[in-house]
Amino acid sequence: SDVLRRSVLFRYLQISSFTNSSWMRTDALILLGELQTHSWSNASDTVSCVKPWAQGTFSSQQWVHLQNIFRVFRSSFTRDIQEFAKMLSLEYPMELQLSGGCEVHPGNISEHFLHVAYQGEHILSFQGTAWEPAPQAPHWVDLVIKVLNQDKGTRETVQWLLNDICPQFVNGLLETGKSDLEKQVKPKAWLSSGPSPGPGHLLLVCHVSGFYPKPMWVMWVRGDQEQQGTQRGDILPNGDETWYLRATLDVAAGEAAGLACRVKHSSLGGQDFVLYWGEKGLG
Ligand code: PBS
Repeated sequence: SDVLRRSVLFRYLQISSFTNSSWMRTDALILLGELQTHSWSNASDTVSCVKPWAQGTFSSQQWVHLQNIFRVFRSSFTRDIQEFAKMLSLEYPMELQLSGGCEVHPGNISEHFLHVAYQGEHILSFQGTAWEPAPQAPHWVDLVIKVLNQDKGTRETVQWLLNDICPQFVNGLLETGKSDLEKQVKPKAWLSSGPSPGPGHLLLVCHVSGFYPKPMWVMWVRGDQEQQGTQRGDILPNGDETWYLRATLDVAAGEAAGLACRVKHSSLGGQDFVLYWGEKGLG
């Protein structure tokens, strides 16, 4: 099926804010492709599942074991950062971001990554068996690396999580979450006019909203002719696991008649939406 044929990205994203030496918080979330599977708020001792299938095919025993690893990790991480800040005389406030996970390709091939950013800049990563500084990292990062690499136990746990656990867990999620991951949600589409681009010109706006998954094709057309002046916006989240996109076209007022917005999406099964400018009183 679709989800098993394509590559899927699985990401753990953590944000830690250290306001001063005694105020800090850590929040995290986990994404599988476009969908959030887990959340971990500062107030909670454990990682929570936000999907009923988010434990994948792991047993309760394996799950409890991982929860313990993460609980220890979060408190050790907090302590480590405060010690590094002291040792290196770094100033508060500090923002640390972690991004780690794996990308599972068809045929049981997977790649993994674990990156750390300080004040929004990438400073170090885990590569192979050890921590390494990022290419443009400040010099003090070398000292951090030296200290981190002395902890063989942590390096082994990180390797195990990235090499073994991550792809195993993702393969389980692809099974248990199959129907959610493969869902198709049809968009709604409508036209409006935008702020006039200049005298005698119109800005035609085609809105497409509520679709899933993300890949979407939208163009202004005249008959079969795709209008090269079509400007596609960014794909924005509606916040309910569906997406929103708009496409605009700047035209001379006299040329708007006969233009249409054409929408192609996997949920439409080849039945493209076509909305004509000038219908229902517009234009
Ligand atoms: C402001 C300066 C910026 C510095 C940025 C540094 C960030 C580096 C990220 C480091 C992540 C690991 C932090 C904790 C680690 O140092 C260590 O204290 C603990 N290790 C673990 O919890 C292992 C799991 C790591 C998972 C990472 C997933 C993202 C505790 O280590 C001690 O106990 C373990 C067993 O629980 C081992 O015995 C280890 O040898 C021992 O030191």
